[in-house]
Amino acid sequence: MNYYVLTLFPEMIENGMNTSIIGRAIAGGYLSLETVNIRDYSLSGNGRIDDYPYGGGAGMVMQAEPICRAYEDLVQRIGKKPRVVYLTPQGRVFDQQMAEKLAREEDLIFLCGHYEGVDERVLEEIVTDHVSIGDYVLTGGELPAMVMMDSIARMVPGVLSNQESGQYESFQDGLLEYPQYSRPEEWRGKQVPPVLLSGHHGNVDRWRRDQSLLRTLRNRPELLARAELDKKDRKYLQSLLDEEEAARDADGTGCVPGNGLTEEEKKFLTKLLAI
Ligand code: 6GU
Repeated sequence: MNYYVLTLFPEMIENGMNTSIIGRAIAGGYLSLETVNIRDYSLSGNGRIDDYPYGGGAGMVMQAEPICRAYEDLVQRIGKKPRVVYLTPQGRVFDQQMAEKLAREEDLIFLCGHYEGVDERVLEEIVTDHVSIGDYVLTGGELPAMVMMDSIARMVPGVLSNQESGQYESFQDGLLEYPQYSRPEEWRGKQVPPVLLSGHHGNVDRWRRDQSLLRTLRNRPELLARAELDKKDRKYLQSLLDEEEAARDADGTGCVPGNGLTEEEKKFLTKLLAI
């Protein structure tokens, strides 16, 4: 995978990407990264690349020509026209599926905007994909570009070691990760869940699956609704509701928290298990 980044802050990209696993992958030749400083393509050679917005308003707009020149120079050098991803909160929201698709490309160009935006005309000319990384506003496209490059790189052969790739499998079935524990067995009075010390692999696997289900219910119920659940999964989720009922009966007031499911979680589970 060859990454190219058009940006006003190449050092930010270089510093972020030449570190840790991605840095190792670049050093090992599994990835390549080239940053292009848009400022080097300013119109009058004085480094200015922005101007006031037509129609008025706050802030400055990055001009079309420097970006287009930087792009055309890059395309000429690499001898092909890869997909161009423009990072913008107005884009399609990035997810694992999009990462998987983009990981199949040989080359990707990222265009990072700044200030109030980029002249629309150059976007129409060169951009193939408008992408956002979530519903919040950032000061520029550099961090989003790095987020995308990191998650795409994980799927490029050779980037992760065998051990590191294993980590990925457990997110693939659409549930959140189960909790992890390491030594010591007791830390500040907190014990490791005994099942993990039992040596019973079947029980460990079941416990982990149940924890994944519980976490997904708690934090990302919309993922649980889409996940493929087998009989044992449904049995565990039903047991959460049953425990809740038992706790309520013991008290009679309905105020006992039981295993701590909220009304919303109970409603959600009841509906899910009815299907
Ligand atoms: Cl891609 N860019 C900016 N500036 N802010 C964002 C974003 C992108 N995604 C979410 N917020």
